[in-house]
Amino acid sequence: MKNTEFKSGFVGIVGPTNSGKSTLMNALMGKKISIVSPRVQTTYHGVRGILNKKNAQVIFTDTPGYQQHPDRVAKLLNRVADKNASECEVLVWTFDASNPRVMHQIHKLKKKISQFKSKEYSICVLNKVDLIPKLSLLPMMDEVIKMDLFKHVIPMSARKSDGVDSLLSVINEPLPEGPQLYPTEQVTDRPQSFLMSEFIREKIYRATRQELPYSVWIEMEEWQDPDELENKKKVPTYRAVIHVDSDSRKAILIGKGGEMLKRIGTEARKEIETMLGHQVCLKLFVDVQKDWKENSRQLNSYLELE
Ligand SMILES: Nc1nc2c(ncn2[C@@H]2O[C@H](COP(=O)(O)OP(=O)(O)OP(=O)(O)O)[C@@H](O)[C@H]2O)c(=O)[nH]1
Ligand SMILES: [Mg+2]
Repeated sequence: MKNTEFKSGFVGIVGPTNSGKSTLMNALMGKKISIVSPRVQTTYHGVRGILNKKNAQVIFTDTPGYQQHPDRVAKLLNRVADKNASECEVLVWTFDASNPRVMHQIHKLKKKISQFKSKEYSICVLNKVDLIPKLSLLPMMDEVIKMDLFKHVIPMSARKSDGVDSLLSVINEPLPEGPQLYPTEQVTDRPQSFLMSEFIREKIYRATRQELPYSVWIEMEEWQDPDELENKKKVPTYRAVIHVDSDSRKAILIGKGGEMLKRIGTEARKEIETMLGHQVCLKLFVDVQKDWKENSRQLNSYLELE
């Protein structure tokens, strides 16, 4: 095979918050790279998933969801999404087909869709079709096709990985010829410590209510490489600090008798063990860092906007 026949490029997964972008990313990759929760505003960072095909390397980028009425943090998240989307050759615009306002959402994003360099090659994924009656899908697809914004309109159930093959089959065509950009064994651009902190954040999103998930940030302080342990039978220790913005939220996060933190720790540990393929001892600590989200510099740095 001539080297020039190999293709490589960036495919962004973009769209309104909660439309299932991270679920789609994981379905495309066949493994968990990005965290998922039933809440809005779950993804904070552009996260890449690297998929090696026979004649191509496709680099997917999951992005924070666009929000129509953004508060201060959501405005920054919209910027993170824009920044990541602008680097992509192809954009997969993902919408929740079961949302009664889905057509409204697509119309609202029309201008944006036609602004990126990928405008010639935007794909629309109508996700969560497992939640809608089959009869309503065709008219919806028709309406989207008539908007003349997208090269392809693909129905999908990312949760059931139904539609993934159709999407993968149309992604190759627009990718430019180019070399492999990442080593074959690399699945993401993020270090394992980032994924670990994200798994902890996901469990907090799932276990706690109201505003609490939006008030935390996680820092991995220490992790032991099992190969470097003197006693090979010892389970490596991983230590993470959950920074929370008030004393009252700290109390909620820890829970009665430490119950809540224990639950979050157990769930996160299982996820980390699946990723690493070995047992770990996960230690979680909670620290109060008052109003950290009000500190613009700190927030921008956390969101990698500077
Ligand atoms: N029934 C169904 N639910 C889905 C599907 N895809 C995603 N979900 C659910 O939708 C919710 C949001 O999924 P995410 O993947 O976190 O959505 P997102 O677009 O990444 O959200 P943000 O990161 O907040 O923008 C979760 O509860 C998912 O389980 C699907 O195909 N069918
Ligand atoms: Mg997400």
